[in-house]
Order: sequence, then C-alpha cells, then structure tokens
Amino acid sequence: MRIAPLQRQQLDFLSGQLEKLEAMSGTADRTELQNLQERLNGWAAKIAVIGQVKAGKSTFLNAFLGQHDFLPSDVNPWTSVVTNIRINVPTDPETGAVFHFFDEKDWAEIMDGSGQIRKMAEELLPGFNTDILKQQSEELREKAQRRLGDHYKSMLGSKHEYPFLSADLLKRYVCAGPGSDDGLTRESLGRYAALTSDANVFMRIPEFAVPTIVTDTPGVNDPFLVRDEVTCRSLDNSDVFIVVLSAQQPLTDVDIGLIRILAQQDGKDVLIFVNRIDELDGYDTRYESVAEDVSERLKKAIPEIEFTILTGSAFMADAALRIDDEAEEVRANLDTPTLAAYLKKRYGDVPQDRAERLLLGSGLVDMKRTLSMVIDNGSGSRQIGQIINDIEAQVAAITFATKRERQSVEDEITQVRENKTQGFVASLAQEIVTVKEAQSDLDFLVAAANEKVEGLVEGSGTDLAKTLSEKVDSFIDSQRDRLYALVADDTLRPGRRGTFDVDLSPLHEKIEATLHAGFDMVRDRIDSLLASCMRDCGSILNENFDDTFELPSLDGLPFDTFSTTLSMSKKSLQTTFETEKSWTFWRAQKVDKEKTFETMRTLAIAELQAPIEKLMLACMKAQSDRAAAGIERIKVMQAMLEKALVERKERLKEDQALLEAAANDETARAQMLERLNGHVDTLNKRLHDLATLENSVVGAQITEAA
Ligand SMILES: Nc1nc2c(ncn2[C@@H]2O[C@H](COP(=O)(O)OP(=O)(O)OP(=O)(O)O)[C@@H](O)[C@H]2O)c(=O)[nH]1
Ligand SMILES: [Mg+2]
Repeated sequence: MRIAPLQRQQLDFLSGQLEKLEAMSGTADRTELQNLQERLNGWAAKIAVIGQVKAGKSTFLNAFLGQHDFLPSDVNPWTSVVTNIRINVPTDPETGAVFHFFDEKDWAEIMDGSGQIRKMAEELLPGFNTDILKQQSEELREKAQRRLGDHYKSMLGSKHEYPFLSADLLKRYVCAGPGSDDGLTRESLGRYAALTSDANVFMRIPEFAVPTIVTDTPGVNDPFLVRDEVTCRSLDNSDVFIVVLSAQQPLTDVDIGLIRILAQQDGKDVLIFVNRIDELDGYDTRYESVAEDVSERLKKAIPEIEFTILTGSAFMADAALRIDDEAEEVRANLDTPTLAAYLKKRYGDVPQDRAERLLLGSGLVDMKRTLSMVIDNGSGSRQIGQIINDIEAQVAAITFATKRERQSVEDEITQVRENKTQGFVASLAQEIVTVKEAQSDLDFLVAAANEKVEGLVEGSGTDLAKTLSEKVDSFIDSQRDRLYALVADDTLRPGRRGTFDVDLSPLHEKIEATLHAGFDMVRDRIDSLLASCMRDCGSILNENFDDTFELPSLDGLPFDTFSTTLSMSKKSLQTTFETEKSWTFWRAQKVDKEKTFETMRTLAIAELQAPIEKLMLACMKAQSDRAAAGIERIKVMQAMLEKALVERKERLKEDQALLEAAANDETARAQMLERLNGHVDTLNKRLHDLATLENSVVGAQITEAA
C-alpha cells in the first residue's frame, strides 16, 4: 500500500510547475526559484506517536516501519529519547543516524533539578515524591560520569553521526532502564542515553510516497521527565499525532489533557489507536465497548472535535513480521478463535493466511490507510500553501517584468520603423535611469520594512515580559488577603494544615490570555507593516512604469494564532507556614504572616520564571516566523523583479548601441525590426504560459485548502 499517493502527485505537480517557471524566467538568475524547489523537496509529513509509558508506542512504530525489534521496545528498557525516523527525505543520507547531545545550558538546567521536572511529575503522578526526582537528576549525572568518565563534559553540545543503522546502535542512545548499568559492557544499553537530547534516523521505505518524519517519544507519564521540553518541542513541530492507548486502561485524565492540547493546535490531526486489544479477554466483543468508551469520554471532554479511533494490537503486527525461532510459536498463540471472530466482526473478512490474519487484526493496515488519507487531505498543507503563495508571487513578478519588456520592445519597434532613432536613444537612456532608481527604491523599502518588523517583535518581547511579570505580581499580591484570613490573631486555627496552598490555575488562565492577546496584537501590526511594504513596492512600479503590477497576496503565512504544547503545568504552590520560635509548643503556634507571604512570593517567582520565559519565547518565535515568511515573500518578488529589470537594462544598452549604428542603414534597420518582432512573439507566448501556470497553481491551492 502506498502512503499518501495524492500528496505525492501534488508535490510533483508543483515541482513541475516550478521547473516550467524556471524555463520561463529567461536568462535571469534562478536562485529564488531554486530555493522554492528546495523548500518543496524538504516538505515532509510529520507524525508523532505519543502515549503513556508501555502503551506500545515503539512496538507500534516498528510494525509501522516493517521492522522487527528496531526501536528498543520491551518491558525493559524504555524509550527515553525523542527519536525522529526520517523516511525518504531527499536531502538526507539513504541510511544512518545522528544523535545530538544536550548542550551545556540544557544540561545545567537538568542538573539543578529545576522546577521543570518537578512540575510535570507533580501534575502527572499525584503524590510523587519530588525528592526522588532531584535524586534522579543526580543519578543521571553520575551515570554519565561513570559510563563516559569526565569525557562526558566535552560531549555536551556535540553529536555522533553514523553512516549505517542497527538496532544495537539505537539501544546505546535512545533507551534507559534498570539493569542497563549492571555488569554490561561499556558499549551496551543506554550508554549515551543520559546525554542524548534527540535521535535522528534516516531510512528509505518505498511504501511511503512522500517524505515522512515519524517521531517516537518517551511515555508521557515517564517519571524521568528531564526531556519533557524536548518532547514538547517535537510535538509542536508535528502535524499528525497518533495517541497510543492501552486497551486495558484506556484514557486517563493525563491522556485527555494531552489530547486537548494537541487537538487545539490549528490544522493538526489526532488519531487514537487503542492498542493491546489482544490482552482483553473476549476482545472480539469487548473491543467495541472499549472504543465507545474512549469515544464518549473524548466527546465529553473535547466536544468540538471528532476523533478517529482505531483498535488493534502492535504485538500482532510484530509477530507477523518476525522470522526468528520463536516466531511461529508466538503467531500460533495469537491466532485464536477470538481473533477470527474479531476479524469477522470488525472487517467482515478472515484471511486464509495466518500472518495476514495477524496483520489485519493488528489494525496496522487500518492505521496506514487512515494516515494516508489524513496526509492526502492536507496535513501539513500550511507549508505547501505558503510555497504556492510564494510561487504566485514569483509568477506575478515575472509577468510584470515580461509585460514591461514587451511594452518597451514595442516602443522600440515603432521608433525603428519610423526611423526616429535619435529621440529613442535618449528615451532608452532615460529608461535605464528609471530602472536603476526603481531598483534602489525597492531595496530601500524592503530593508526598512525588515528592520521595522524585527524591531516590532523585539519590542513586543519586552512589553510582553513586563505585562506577564505584572500579572504574576498582582496574582501573588492577591494571595496576601487569603493568607491573612487563614491566620487569625497570628495563630493558626486549630485543625489547619501546616502549609499555605495556592491554586495557580487562575494565573495560568491569565498568562495564557495575555500571551494570546499579545500575539494577536503584534500579528496585526506585523501584517499591516507587510501589507504596506507590499503596497509601496507596487506603487513604485506603477509610478515608474506604465503597466500595473498585480500585488502578490500575503495570505497563507504561518501562525495565524499562537498555540504551543509547552505549558505551565504546575497547578499549585505550597508554602510551609513560617512560625516564630517559641518554648510554648503546647500553645497554638504563632505564625509570621509577612515572612510566610514573602517566602511564598520567592518560591512562586522561582518556580514560574522558567516556564513563563519559555512560553514567551515560543510566542515571540511564532511572531518572528510569521514576519520572516512575509518579508521572504516580498523579497522573493523584489528579487525576481530586480533580475528582470537588470536584464532589461542590459538589453536596452545593447539596443542603444545597435540603434545608433543603424541610424542611416536601411538593411540593418529591417534586420533589427525582424529580431524585435520575434522577441515580442516570444514575450507573448511567455505571458500566455505564465497565465496558464498561474491558473493551475491557484487551482492546486484550492485543492490543498479543501
Ligand atoms: N500483548 C501485547 N503486548 C504489547 C502490545 N504492544 C506492545 N506490547 C508489549 O509491551 C511492552 C512495551 O512496549 P513498547 O513498545 O516498548 O512500549 P512503549 O510505549 O514504547 O514504552 P515506553 O517507551 O517505555 O514508553 C513490550 O514488551 C511489548 O512487546 C500489544 O499490542 N499487545
Ligand atoms: Mg518506547
């Protein structure tokens, strides 16, 4: 089965159009068009597989890739590093792997056992002892030290590259597990895992019609969460999410929370895979109620989205693929009457062949078909839409330059025919000057807009930081009254807990609202700056030349809204009451309210600073990405025009010389007329081709949007 054949057609079509455009752009420099071609080549469907620890993510992915035992998948060890499997990406090597290590800054943050780790653990694992986590980061350091010696420090910020792939290789980098340290050789399990921030694996699989990047992630409830942020970042980059659940314990609150965050992101698809159905007794009947339960709970929690829910067993797919000694036995054990009944009910078909029965039952075929559809129907279409818009901008620029040239050649023809060459030579000289001036005006405009936009993003960062810290301050201040109310007469009321608890969710909401509002405001300002720059470029052209320049649109820029999976998941804050030292321990304890409040403030600021900063940076990055894409489009157009204008200028100079020479030579004039007429014909044909190309590209965009 080919995955995403329609998207392949779409990519090929656009690439073909770009080639045509290249041919039409005459002798001009083609760097801009080649850049677009590269962006098109670099497009990939991005799929992330997420879910709870041991749901079967890695097993599922192995089966998906048609490889048994490739990604480490077992009771032990577990996946601890985000692993990007890059399939058929043209710019990648055919096979091999690159492992990046944490840089010093990340490492320092991990080592100080920052709030980042604790916050997730507290939220995800209620009652989790955070001291254990501190201890864990210390252990991580020790592990790195023990395995790699002091050498590990010099590895920070570097990478390891391999021109080949093997399961053993991955085991050294992407998994952790108890036992991985005990008595194994230095070359073995998880040797570098502690230091590895992300893994990239390159392969070619003909089944995938388009370049595809599939990301395996550590379990979302992995207590060892130092990599939380790396995971989130990779989720922000993905367009399709496969949430793997275990049939026996489907859909925890953590899962729902996660799915909500993912589903909220613009234009992203979430597929639910209920795995491990083989572990349910009588799954031929029970699978339905499990799927229904998942569906209903999702509907209740996230009513605005309809989810695709698939059921299956990665283990079955894996068994179907195995060729080792035990393979046949494993297959036989799974190939039960229940399986046959399940297949009959679910698919109305029980294949003859055992391996095929297992494969069908695994749900993998279903998943591939669904994914193929999701990709074909425009996952990641935003990037493609942007490329299409950029192509249109180029077509507009080339069209303008071509019309301009036709006009100028036609003028030239009239002059030559009427033998008014003297005057025409002067007007040519004038046109050269105009072209030059227009060129430098455009340069200036674009540079100015670029500077303004950059300043805007930077300034917005400062404003945002200020507003956010005010929000935090005022929230903390608002807790003072609560604290004072709890502590009457400076003593703790009998039966009160020894801690002051603050619920942070109102603050979360404020911060999120602030970020969204801040983003929207800056986006509007960026958009209007870009639009006015585009308009100004247009007016320069229209003022200097007779033809009207059709302004390319600024549609389809990335980040219409701001969304991220990074979040402040710390839900509450706890401060122990500061009491005055006293002998009278049998009496009610005297509480130092002000000191308690200040401690709470210090704690709150220390805990909140890092996550807020990260959110803010993510927001600013979205702004500057949008701005950069807009400027890029204007620049592309400007560059295209400039090249056409320069070309024209060169031709004008040549013709000027020829005209001067031909002033009194009838035959030379006739030859020149013939050549000029031929040129007009070429230009007319080019204009016709450009219009056709524009129409078909616009058509492609409409399909993509649908
Ligand atoms: N019975 C059964 N076992 C499965 C299935 N899928 C995975 N397993 C087993 O579950 C164990 C864990 O599988 P993994 O693929 O490593 O799970 P994971 O989600 O990648 O786990 P982490 O990386 O630790 O988060 C392995 O022993 C698998 O063989 C399934 O569909 N049925
Ligand atoms: Mg795994």
